Amino acid sequence: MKILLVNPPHPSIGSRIPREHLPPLGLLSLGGPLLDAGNQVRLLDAEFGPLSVDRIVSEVVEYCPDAVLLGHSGSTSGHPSATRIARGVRRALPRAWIVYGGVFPTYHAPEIMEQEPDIDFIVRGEGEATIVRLINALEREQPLERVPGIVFRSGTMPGPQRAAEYAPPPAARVQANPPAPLIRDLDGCRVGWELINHRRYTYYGKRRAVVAQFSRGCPHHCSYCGQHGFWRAWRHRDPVKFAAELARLHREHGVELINLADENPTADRAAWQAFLEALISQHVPLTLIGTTRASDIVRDADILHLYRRAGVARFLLGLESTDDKTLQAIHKGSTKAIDREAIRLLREHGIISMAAWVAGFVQEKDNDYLRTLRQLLAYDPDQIQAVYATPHSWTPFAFALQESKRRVVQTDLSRWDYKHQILESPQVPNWRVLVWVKLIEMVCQLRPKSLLRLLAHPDPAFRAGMRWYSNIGRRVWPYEVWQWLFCDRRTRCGPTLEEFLKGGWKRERVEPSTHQPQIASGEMTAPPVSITAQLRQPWLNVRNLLVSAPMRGAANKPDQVTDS
Ligand code: B12
Ligand code: SF4
Repeated sequence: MKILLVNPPHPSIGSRIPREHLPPLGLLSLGGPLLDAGNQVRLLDAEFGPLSVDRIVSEVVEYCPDAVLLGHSGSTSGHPSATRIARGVRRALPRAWIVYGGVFPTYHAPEIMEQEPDIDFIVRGEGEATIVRLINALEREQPLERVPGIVFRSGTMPGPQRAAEYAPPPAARVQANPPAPLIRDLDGCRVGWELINHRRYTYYGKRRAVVAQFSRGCPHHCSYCGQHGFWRAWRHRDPVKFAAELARLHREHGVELINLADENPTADRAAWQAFLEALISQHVPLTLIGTTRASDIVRDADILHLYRRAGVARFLLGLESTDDKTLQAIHKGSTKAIDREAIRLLREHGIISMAAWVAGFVQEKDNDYLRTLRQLLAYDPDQIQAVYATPHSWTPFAFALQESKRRVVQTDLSRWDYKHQILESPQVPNWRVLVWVKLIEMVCQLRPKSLLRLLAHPDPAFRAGMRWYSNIGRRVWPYEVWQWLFCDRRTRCGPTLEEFLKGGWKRERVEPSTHQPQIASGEMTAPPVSITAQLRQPWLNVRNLLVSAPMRGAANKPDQVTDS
């Protein structure tokens, strides 16, 4: 079959600010097995540009695929972008199958199938084996009920092409097949690297880069995170084969930087050590960046020199909180002492530590923010990343909040990207949360110790890593404040989380000529605002900033007042 993989453009700062892009590993992971199964496959990466919906549709029409496969790794906030593309493609190519996958559709398949009649299939969970089975079933006109891991509408007739006249009846039953079996042998699914031009993809300061995955899943169960459930079990690739693949990417394609996609690459010490040793023995000057747990760094104190020799330049440590009680409440399985020690150990080995801190796990008061700032300064991380608690429906954190009837202040799903406040903060008004978060970031990044490392660290690679992040920070920081003041919309007393997560973000409409999204009236999601409208809004936002008071007493009044 002729297949087009489409990486939708993402509105978040992670995509728009760095001015460089990483390859979409999720789609490339589908591409390899699809090519090996004899399909003709191409990738359209609409992050470059970013491409408008019109432009994406015309590129799709030009290639004229039998199936369009959509998915974005920033999956919740990427959803509105993906659905706009699905609608445009459906109008232009009624005979093409549209398949959608990734984390958010995995957990919201029923609502999406109800709201988006243009999407034919949702693939739940990891997609390599399922997509090959689905494409085979379509091509050979085999019963769709036999394809585990897919969601579709009853009455969908398999075929190499979709029946152009088929429009799902409003009452079509959505059928969810049983989950697909876990992929145990990750080395059996190769990544379709040939689908990209490596020259286009750079990161970490214009270094030729890829995203690569040693392991899937996580053995821990932090209450706010759903990734351990998405991958179902922690598994890893063969350490030696994985190291050899990275070395090949360097030798054949000049790749210099590896961004590890793993949730927790270090979970199994023996496997991780075997990988580090295998990579060291390849003698390739690769730089590795990734995310891991502070407790693993402390566990590995005696082998951190191997991390360094293998090329590990930076680890993001999800500290999440600087309060032991909160760490317990979110089941982080770490303590302040462990977090602090991990940062110290990374410094001792010349590896940049980036501390991720999350606002909003508890209902903070001003004092809590102040204490966090002091604590973070005492930890002394090289870099800080402050994000907001984001209640994905599939996490215990969200279940608990739904019971407590917490309200959502951000109903635009494209802003559910960890960089926007989602949940009401009853103790501190919205604007002051922003002030605290930005202040914490600024003080941590601009403190003398951090500046000294940026300007005078003896290791030039360390300085370069610090420079890259501070250059991004210099643009992100004012951008976020600007967006908050003039662009983002927040509801002063929005829907409860429960209402919102049952599909309250609703469907946008795309007008035929412009593909500008609009929202059906009376729905919860605020439509994206045009630039001119945004420019006319500042006074409104500033006024709201001045008058917005803590929301005490407002909890039972879902009045949809737009805050800014
Ligand atoms: C690397 C990475 C990035 C990179 C690069 C992304 C890229 N170009 O691919 C950067 C740093 C740019 C980034 C940015 C962001 N990221 Co990010 N990122 C990751 C990370 C660590 C790895 C992604 C990855 O490659 N995974 C491995 C592949 C194989 O998995 P996958 O993409 O899920 O794909 C599989 C399945 O989902 C499925 N599938 C996926 N798509 C499709 C499509 C079809 C048709 C089918 C059939 C199947 C299918 O099959 C694939 C193979 O099994 C993940 C965490 C993780 N481990 O996944 C976070 C993660 C995806 N990121 C996240 C977020 C929030 C963001 C940002 C919004 C952050 C921000 N504020 O800027 C932005 C979004 C913009 C963007 N470009 O993605 C969240 C998403 C949470 C959610 N559910 O919405 C994650 C899960 C982190 C987390 N723990 O919460 N990210
Ligand atoms: S350690 Fe990280 S990936 Fe694992 S459950 Fe906790 S937050 Fe999620």
